[in-house]
Amino acid sequence: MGDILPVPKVSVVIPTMNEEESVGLVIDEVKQALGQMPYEILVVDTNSKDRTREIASEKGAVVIDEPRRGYGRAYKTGFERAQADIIATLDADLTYPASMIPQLVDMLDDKGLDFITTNRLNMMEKGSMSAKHRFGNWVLSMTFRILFHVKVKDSQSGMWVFHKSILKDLDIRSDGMSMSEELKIEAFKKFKAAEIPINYRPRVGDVKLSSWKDGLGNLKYLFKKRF
Ligand SMILES: Nc1nc2c(ncn2[C@@H]2O[C@H](COP(=O)(O)OP(=O)(O)O)[C@@H](O)[C@H]2O)c(=O)[nH]1
Ligand SMILES: [Mg+2]
Repeated sequence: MGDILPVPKVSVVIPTMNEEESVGLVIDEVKQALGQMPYEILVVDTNSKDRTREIASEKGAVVIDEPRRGYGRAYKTGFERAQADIIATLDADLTYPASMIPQLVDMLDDKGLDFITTNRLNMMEKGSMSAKHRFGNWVLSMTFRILFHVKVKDSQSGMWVFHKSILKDLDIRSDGMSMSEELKIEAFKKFKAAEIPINYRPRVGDVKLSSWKDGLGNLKYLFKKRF
């Protein structure tokens, strides 16, 4: 008879596309942060040509294959496979503070929240976001607030901690980058949600999203969803 594995309390979902330089470091940080808490790490990979998958599974993550391109697509696939009641997300590029996950998980209970998104804009390390990205973020986040009356400062943050049970009531249609905005709009509209400040670090490895294409796509998406 095998050991009975504890049911995970948190499922950490990480989307990857050629992140061999950083994915192992991110998984190490997650493990260190969560310590004794039962958890699982799901790496949702889209056609990595480097050692991303190998490294992730060597480090103990479950690697899920999602050949269809799209940041939102990857998250939807990961969320379906998550076994825990609480889901936490972050990029595979070592920008987000995995060390904050336990605090954010506790905050769900302490403040009776269903959904937490994070704000990177006030505690960024030098070099973590270019002037172009900061400007793009400002335009997108302002449009987001005007169109949806949702008080979120950083509409593009990809670090969220939430109860998995809310997903069935959220209408998430986009498969690309705009899924990040859609999730926040839906969660703030339908559930008790908050935005919590975090620190943000420079990326390891090359960026996978195209700032102009995804930025404009996100802006178009906001208008489409609203009207
Ligand atoms: N599985 C999967 N992951 C993706 C895809 N696009 C981006 N990612 C991952 O999603 C995260 C966010 O992308 P990133 O390039 O860091 O974008 P940025 O943080 O907005 O500049 C990274 O971990 C990427 O590897 C995709 O199509 N599929
Ligand atoms: Mg990133």
